This record gives sequence, C-alpha cells and structure tokens, in this order.
Amino acid sequence: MIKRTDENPLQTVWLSLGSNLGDRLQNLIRGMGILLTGGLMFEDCSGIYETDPVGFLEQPPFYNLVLKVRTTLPPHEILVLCQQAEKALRRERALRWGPRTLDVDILLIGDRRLSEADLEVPHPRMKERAFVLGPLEDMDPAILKKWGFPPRRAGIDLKIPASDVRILLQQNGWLS
Ligand code: A4P
Ligand code: MG
Repeated sequence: MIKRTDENPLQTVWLSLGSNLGDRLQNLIRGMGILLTGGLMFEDCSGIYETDPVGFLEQPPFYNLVLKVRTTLPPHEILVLCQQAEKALRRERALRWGPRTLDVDILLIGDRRLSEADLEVPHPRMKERAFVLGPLEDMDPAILKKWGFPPRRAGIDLKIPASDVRILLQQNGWLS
C-alpha cells in the first residue's frame, strides 16, 4: 500500500481502465476499489462502454471507462498504484496490446507534461482512441478542447451508465 505524501500538491488525475478477459465489469469495479483505497480520491467516472479492440484486433471486445480522481501522490507513485491494481487482478502481459483482465493507463495529471522512459503524460495514444475520448467527452467536453483532442466515438457502445457505476462502487464499499 502506498502512503500519501502530503508535500505534493493536490492534482486532478484522469485514468483509463480497460478489461477484456473474465468478468469484465467485476474487474473494473475491483480495479477502481484498489485505486480508491490506495491514495486516489473519487471525483467522477464515466459510464462503461463496450469497445472494439484497438491495436491487436484478434481479441474479445473490451469494457472501458474513464475515472477522474484527486491525489497528492506524485506521478510515479500513481503509476506504481496502477500497476498494483493490474497485478491484483492477475494480469498477464503475454502480448503488447493483447487481452488483459485489467489495464490502467494514466491519461492526464493536472496540466503536466511528462516524457520519461516509463511514464508519458498525456498518454501518447489517447488522442487516437475512441474508448478514451468518448468517455472523456461525456464527463468534460472542455478538457478535449483544452488539450486539442478530437472527439471520437467510432466502435464504442455505452453498456452501463455512470450513475449505475457509482451505485456499484457504493455497493462494494468504495464510495460513501
Ligand atoms: N507507460 C508510459 N506512459 C504511461 C502512462 N501514461 N500510463 C509505460 C501507464 N503506463 C505508461 O504498459 C507498458 C508501459 O507503459 C508501462 O510499463 C509503463 O511504464 P503496459 O500496461 O505494461 O503494457 P500494455 O498496456 O500492453 O501496452 P501499452 O503500450 O500501455 O498499451 P495501451 O496503449 O495501454 O493499449 N482496445 C480497446 N478497445 N480498449 C483498451 O482498453 N487497450 C490496449 C492497450 C490496446 N487496445 C485496446 C485497449
Ligand atoms: Mg497500458
């Protein structure tokens, strides 16, 4: 478990979660639970979209959502926490862009730009991905404009509205 380091400023962080193996809904809810108990404070979430696979196409459709949180964790601790959530869901990385029980990507951290070997923010591929841009547009259309991302919705289909995702988080004790 990562401890909060209060010397860092409170920042808004946008994350993308995806799953296309096993119980996809349960994987996303459990993944969010790990993130929300590990130092990220819930702000908002999108609905869950079923989405066509991007990159490696011969794999099952994904469930995807975007999660908005606030945190004082520095960027690399956020990355470690995301990787802990993936590990907890026993994600196996056999294939780049291949099937996974849980993938957690950092999309945006406040207004920051990072270009490091292990962490690039904004996420380098987010501007091409309807499974990120659609949910982001639902939550905050102004953020797409601010970063110059085009709205995209091809191949994504809303399955579970955001209000139901919140209820599931509450039922699992991750949200009060
Ligand atoms: N890394 C660098 N920047 C970041 C960042 N902003 N957030 C590094 C998270 N990680 C970042 O990722 C590889 C390395 O990226 C990490 O070690 C980290 O240091 P990974 O999660 O280990 O591997 P991956 O996810 O297989 O590769 P990659 O390149 O992250 O793939 P993507 O871009 O995440 O794409 N189709 C649909 N419909 N829905 C999906 O969710 N996801 C992918 C994965 C492909 N196709 C998809 C979906
Ligand atoms: Mg990834």
